[in-house]
Amino acid sequence: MIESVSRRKNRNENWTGRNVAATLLFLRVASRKANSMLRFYTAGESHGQALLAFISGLPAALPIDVTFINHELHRRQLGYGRGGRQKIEKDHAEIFAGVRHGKTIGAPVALRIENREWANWENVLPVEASVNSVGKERKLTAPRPGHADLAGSQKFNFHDARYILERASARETAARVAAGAFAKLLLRELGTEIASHTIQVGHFASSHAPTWEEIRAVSEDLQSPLRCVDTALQERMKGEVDAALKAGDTVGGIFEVVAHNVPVGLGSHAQWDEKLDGRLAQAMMSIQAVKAVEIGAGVTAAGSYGSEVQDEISYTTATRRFQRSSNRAGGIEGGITNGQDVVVRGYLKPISTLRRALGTADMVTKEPVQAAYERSDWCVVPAAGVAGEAMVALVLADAFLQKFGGDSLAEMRRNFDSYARQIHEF
Ligand code: EPS
Repeated sequence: MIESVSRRKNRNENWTGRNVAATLLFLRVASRKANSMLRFYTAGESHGQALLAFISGLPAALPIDVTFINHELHRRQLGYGRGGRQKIEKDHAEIFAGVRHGKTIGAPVALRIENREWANWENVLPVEASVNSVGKERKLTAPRPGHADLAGSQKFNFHDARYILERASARETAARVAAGAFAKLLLRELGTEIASHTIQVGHFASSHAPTWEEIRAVSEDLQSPLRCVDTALQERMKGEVDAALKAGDTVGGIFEVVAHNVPVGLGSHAQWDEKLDGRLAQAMMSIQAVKAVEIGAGVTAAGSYGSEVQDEISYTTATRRFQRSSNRAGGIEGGITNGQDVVVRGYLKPISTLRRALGTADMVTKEPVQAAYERSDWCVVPAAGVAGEAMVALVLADAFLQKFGGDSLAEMRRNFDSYARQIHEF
């Protein structure tokens, strides 16, 4: 009797052990599923030799247009309210790996964007300890409120924010934009396009909802100072930027990224980290100075009735398509794309380097001082929009790869076309 109980206990333990192992295996598989297919990293300091980007997971035989990548980098450098640094830099990507004869080869892509400023910083930030750099360190001990300066210095135990600000700098977004251009090239092959525009600068906000064509046109307009569709409003926004410059201050705003012609079914409702809106929010929030993210009409929806917020559904037999009467959901319901434009807004705080410096405490003396100021932008809303496009492109390209897979573009396209048939016949 005792024996049989203990045998049963052993059996139970075995079963429990097996269950735990099975659960762990399941979790490993499940987490692999949620893991990114498209991975990218950036490296580089704002005043170091270069910015670097590594992109892994692109299908083979994707045509790579280097002119397009450089065009994206150029767009990011534009905008009313940019400082002196943009006159120095002329960002372009040098590709070192993963692209041969104009196409990806299924291997990781590596690229480099030169910092022209490096010529002025070789002795300030040398790689090896050097006698040439003694006394030229340009230490920064007066942390800027709102910047990573103080929290980063405390965390990494530097009494000099230089190493922190060099990497926290929004110059890093150049590397993201180059990586995002690869993602855009993949999306374009499958019919999805991405653009951005400015909907608020400082206290001036647009209430007009532009069409996709208007957004795409202003997004591509290299002459548009703030990439706002409403040109009369844009003049007032420029006045706001001028006022900030005059006062030694900075202004923030809101940019909107729109992905057009997105298939139904990217992302999933089934697991928290598969929800596409969550993935987009994380990507967008990671852009320097973004402090809030909105999908569709998310912010106003919170203060409305349900009947005012949901997008009613209808069906057109001739085109065999479901339609929504509006797009307040921003193209995503339950974490899944619904075929409408994906609309994501980034809310940008005014950047934290102010010519009329704020009060702070010196990291070494602990005395009250004014925050450090070297040189800065005073409005970066349109540039942040281009960084936002890149991040949305990278998240969407990853979701495309998860859904349609394929080691080559041809295989991916077959999967995509067969799914498109399923949706058509639904
Ligand atoms: C930045 C400070 C400025 C910006 C920079 C971001 O650089 P600098 O200190 O060299 O004047 O111009 O942005 C870029 C260089 C860029 O290419 O976007 C910061 O502190 O975040």
